[in-house]
Amino acid sequence: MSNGPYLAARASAEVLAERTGKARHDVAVVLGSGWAPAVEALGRPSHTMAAGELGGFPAPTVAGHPGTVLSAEVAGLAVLVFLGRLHLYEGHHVETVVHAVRVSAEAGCRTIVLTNAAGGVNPSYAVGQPVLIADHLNLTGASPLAGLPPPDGYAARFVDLTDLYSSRLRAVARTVDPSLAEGTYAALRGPHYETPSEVAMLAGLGADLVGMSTALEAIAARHLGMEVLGISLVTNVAAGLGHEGVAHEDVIKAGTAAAASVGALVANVVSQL
Ligand code: 8IG
Repeated sequence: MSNGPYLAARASAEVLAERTGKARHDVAVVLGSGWAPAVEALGRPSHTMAAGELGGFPAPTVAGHPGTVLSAEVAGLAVLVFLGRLHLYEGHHVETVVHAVRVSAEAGCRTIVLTNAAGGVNPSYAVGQPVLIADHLNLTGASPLAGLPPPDGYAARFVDLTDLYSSRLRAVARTVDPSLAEGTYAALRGPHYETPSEVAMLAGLGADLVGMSTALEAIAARHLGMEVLGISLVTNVAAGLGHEGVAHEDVIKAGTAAAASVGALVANVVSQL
């Protein structure tokens, strides 16, 4: 991405428009780990691509899987779905982590739905419960806006993050499911889970959820003027709060078990936009 992340995103969006025959998309959805089966709820995609085909994503052989990109019509909206995301803990640069977000913006999306799996810090949360992200604590030490200033034509990098997770979109989500809880998401680099002391610290800081994604993407999305909806699926109780430690397999299982219902949630929210 040496010719600049913004130009790279524009180039990827041009490839996307060619491949899909759609000059623009309206809504982007990033499906995090555990959310993959949710894609079925969004209906049959008209186009499916490997993220790598768009450019700007790392080659799949280098570090894991950069994911799959789908284009689907939902309630008359052109929806761009990213199945899988890239994380700092995989060794990716922050520009790479937020590339999908910037491609979405360049493709015309004014709204982005960021989903993730997270640990529950708030003791009232149950495993398998979706929670609306109301705000975040970015504890990654990174920012997608660090480095060279954005090129001409883009907003300045000193971005206001008030109401980053749109209260309007959260209200839309609550019309779909009035029982949805809201919470503050703490983003850490990982890939290790927290110590019990760190979880106690996070609770003291006001965190309800803890995970390793989303915050940087939300910042990049806001910078490009997109409205952000964040939804965490609680797939484990954070370390020290349950009876056992955090097992990665349990996290995957809880995600799979909840995928159909949270998929319907995302589809219903998109159809209300
Ligand atoms: I799923 O307990 C999932 N992702 N940092 N801590 C952190 N990330 C997570 C956790 C967790 N569960």
